[in-house]
Amino acid sequence: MLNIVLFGPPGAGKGTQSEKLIAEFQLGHLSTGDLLRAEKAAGTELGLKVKALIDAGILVPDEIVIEMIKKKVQATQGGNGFIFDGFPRTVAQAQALDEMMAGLGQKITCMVSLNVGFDELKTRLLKRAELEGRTDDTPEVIAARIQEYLTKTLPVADHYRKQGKLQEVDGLGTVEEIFSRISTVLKAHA
Ligand code: B4P
Repeated sequence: MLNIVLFGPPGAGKGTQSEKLIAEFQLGHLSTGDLLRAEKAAGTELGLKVKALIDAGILVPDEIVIEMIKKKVQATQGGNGFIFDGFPRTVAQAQALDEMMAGLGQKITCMVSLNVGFDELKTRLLKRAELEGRTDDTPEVIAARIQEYLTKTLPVADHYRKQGKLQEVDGLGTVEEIFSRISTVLKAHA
């Protein structure tokens, strides 16, 4: 099984690359950002609870995200495994994920970390704001998301580095070039 954590700051291209990788490697896709936005759009109790946090660029509490991902893993056909996109975003989430995988008799194969500089991230997200109008793609909220990433999410890379599972990939270039770099990494594990 190929169980991949796709990691990177906001706008690194996790969502973009996930779409291509799930098709190429026949993987189930688990994006906590997509799941939370779907709850928000449907106006569920959970969606109402997380709306203000997402719109402010603040991470949703661990217990909510962990519970949501556990349910989704059970309900998703993995095929050859899973891509975790935007999860884990804290060390507590990473520990919960490792335990959950062990409970399923599986493990995380590797973390692919997309390296992109902050100026490029801001350019990409502001461009998306023009195209899609996401409520969290404003300059103030992008700055808050990057701050959350630096303080709470970056330590997750160390968690997987210590396990010898961190694979860094250059996230600059065309979508196809980056896809090719990630595919090379994954093929070495397949
Ligand atoms: P996400 O939806 O995961 O948002 P994100 O990190 O900003 O990633 P996103 O998918 O948008 O960006 P991508 O890198 O694909 O999370 C949103 C919010 O939900 C969080 O702020 C938080 O509040 C909450 N949340 C989610 N998961 C959570 C968790 N685990 N714990 C707690 N809270 C959680 O960016 C792609 C953009 O760049 C696109 O517009 C794309 O077209 C462009 N792009 C991609 N590749 C490119 C390339 N090579 N060149 C140029 N542009 C490119």
